[in-house]
Amino acid sequence: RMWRHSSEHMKWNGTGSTAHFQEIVLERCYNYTQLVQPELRDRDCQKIREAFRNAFISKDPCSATEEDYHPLMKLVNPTVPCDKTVFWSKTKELAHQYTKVQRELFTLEDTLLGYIADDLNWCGDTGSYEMNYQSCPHWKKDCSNNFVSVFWDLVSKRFAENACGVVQVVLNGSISNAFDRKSTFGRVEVHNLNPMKVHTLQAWVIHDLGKFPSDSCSGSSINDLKWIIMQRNIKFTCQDNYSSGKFLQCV
Ligand code: 2NF
Repeated sequence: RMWRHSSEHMKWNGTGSTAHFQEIVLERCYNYTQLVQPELRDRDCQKIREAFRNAFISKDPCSATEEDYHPLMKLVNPTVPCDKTVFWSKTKELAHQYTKVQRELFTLEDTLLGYIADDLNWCGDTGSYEMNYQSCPHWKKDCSNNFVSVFWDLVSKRFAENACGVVQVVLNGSISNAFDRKSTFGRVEVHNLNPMKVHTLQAWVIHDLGKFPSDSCSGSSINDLKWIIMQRNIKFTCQDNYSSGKFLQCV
């Protein structure tokens, strides 16, 4: 019985839900709304936690839709001022260091929902009120419409739709495709920038995140990005020859 019970929950190839998921969501929500952005102190963290849980609990973990998250989205609208949005792709740590130094800038993880969900994993199961802590669908090996992927696609889309003015992206020049059309940035964010609001996309291609510089502003992947952005009537600028140290200091 024990064996059957646990094998049933090990059916997916991805890591299970993060231990203490509910408590972490609540704690991060309080921390953010009271200390990080006290302007948001009127948000109801209990409601946010409950809406987050209700999005996926008792549901088939491979049938997530945007609609599942609508009640949660209604409770939290993105509020990043113009010229302060920072996207990233394959540069998470550096981008977060950057917005820590430049305190008025925001990555998605500096907004409430991104802050709450960063590095967490979650899924439930049909016909159960419990989360599955043993395994969750892996986005490549099991299904792409799992609740974690659908969540990040949706919050990334909203983050991009709400951007305005000059927006920035930190890209990794130490991999062969600094711009990857299949990444969340290339697949979701780039296509949801609003040309009526976004004046310029400023790309930073940082070259020392791996061993060798492999891509730069003049490389073909950045050229792809430039082409997509200019076709959308948004101005594109690009800076390279920056090491991460120089990037964090001089900008
Ligand atoms: O975990 C996050 N904080 C996160 C996840 C996905 C997307 C943040 N984002 C937002 C950020 F705001 C960035 O602007 O999208 C941008 C970064 O996403 P990216 O896909 O362009 O960058 P990567 O470094 O390739 O991926 C970031 C993380 O997301 C995972 C990936 O394994 C890595 O841990 N990831 C990417 N696509 C999926 C997916 N479809 C995914 N995880 C699950 N399903």
